[in-house]
Amino acid sequence: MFSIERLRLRLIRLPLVAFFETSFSRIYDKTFILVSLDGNGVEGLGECVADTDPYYSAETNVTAWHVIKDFIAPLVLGRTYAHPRDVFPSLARVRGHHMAKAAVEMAAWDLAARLQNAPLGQLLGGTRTEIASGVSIGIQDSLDDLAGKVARELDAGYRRIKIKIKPGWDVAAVEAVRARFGAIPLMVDANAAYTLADADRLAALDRFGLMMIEQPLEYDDVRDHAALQRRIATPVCLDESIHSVRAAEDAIALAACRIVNIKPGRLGGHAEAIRVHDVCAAHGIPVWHGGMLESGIGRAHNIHLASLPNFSLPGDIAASRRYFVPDLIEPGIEVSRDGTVPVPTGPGIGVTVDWDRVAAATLEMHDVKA
Ligand code: SMG
Ligand code: MG
Repeated sequence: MFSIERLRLRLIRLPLVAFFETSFSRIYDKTFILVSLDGNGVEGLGECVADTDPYYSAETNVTAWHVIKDFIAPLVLGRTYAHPRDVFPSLARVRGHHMAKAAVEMAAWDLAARLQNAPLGQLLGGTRTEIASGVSIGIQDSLDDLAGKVARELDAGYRRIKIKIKPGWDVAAVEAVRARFGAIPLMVDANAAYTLADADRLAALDRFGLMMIEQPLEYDDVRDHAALQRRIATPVCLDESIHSVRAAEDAIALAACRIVNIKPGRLGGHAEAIRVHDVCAAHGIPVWHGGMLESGIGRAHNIHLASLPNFSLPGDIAASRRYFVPDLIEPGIEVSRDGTVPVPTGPGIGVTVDWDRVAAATLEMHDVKA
């Protein structure tokens, strides 16, 4: 049982160590909202994964700020919850805006775990003490640059390499990586850059034995993905399309994918992510944890969630130093030589926030009280 007495929003900007390019944009820094919830003498933290632009999802930092401040805060403030899984249903009147909801919901899980003096993973139902880590490598200026990045990440011990693709940066990029690095665990992510008319081009990737192709088609589609999956041998993994438990059930029923990427931010928080995890497990669909270039705070949340049993493939949860130097937490998230990250054992998300760094990176702050 916990109460929510104050909600604080911070808009934070951190420069990225290196630019990150997907099929829809290249970014040089990450701007996000950090949510703090106070209750029962402890503070819980959640990181909103919306971006500055509505390119990955319809939400942006500006919409999330507005929706949290004006609609979500009034629903949660002054309220006592028996369990953090009750937070998402209590926001049902607000339609959509899963990233905004997730930031608040995940802060509530952190708060509840801290109150019990338990690591978050224990509350979530996690069963692992460490998780397997993969990397997502953005579109590069040249195939040489790509090879250099892949070499570095393999050296660091990462267990799976994902490269971003788009029309014009696909077959040749994969061919170059396979030619140089052989049978490494390799996958691609298109962020919805293709249509069903490109099925032959996507089938040309079959000969490379990829672990999967992530979200090749439209961000809200399942039907065309089902048609594509019938035409290609590479397993389809859905990311953007899996925005709810129902979407996951539909995708599975239509055989639109064989693997699912779970991001709590896209689904409205940990509770919905666990439901998707469970639905997939019941249907024999493996899941892995996606990434949204989170700071160490959101990253820690992801590590705890990824400790659940059906997260059986390496996730996009890599070391802090790939993104932010310094990170907002000290020490940052580290990846061992064998490509694993230990699940923090302290209370809540179990990482130590450097509040001076948070203050220095904060562009705007807003408190809402009960
Ligand atoms: O956190 O390392 C990371 C990024 C992982 O590729 C990644 N994320 O579609 O899966 C994805 C992308 C979305 C982020 S683009 C803003
Ligand atoms: Mg993706």
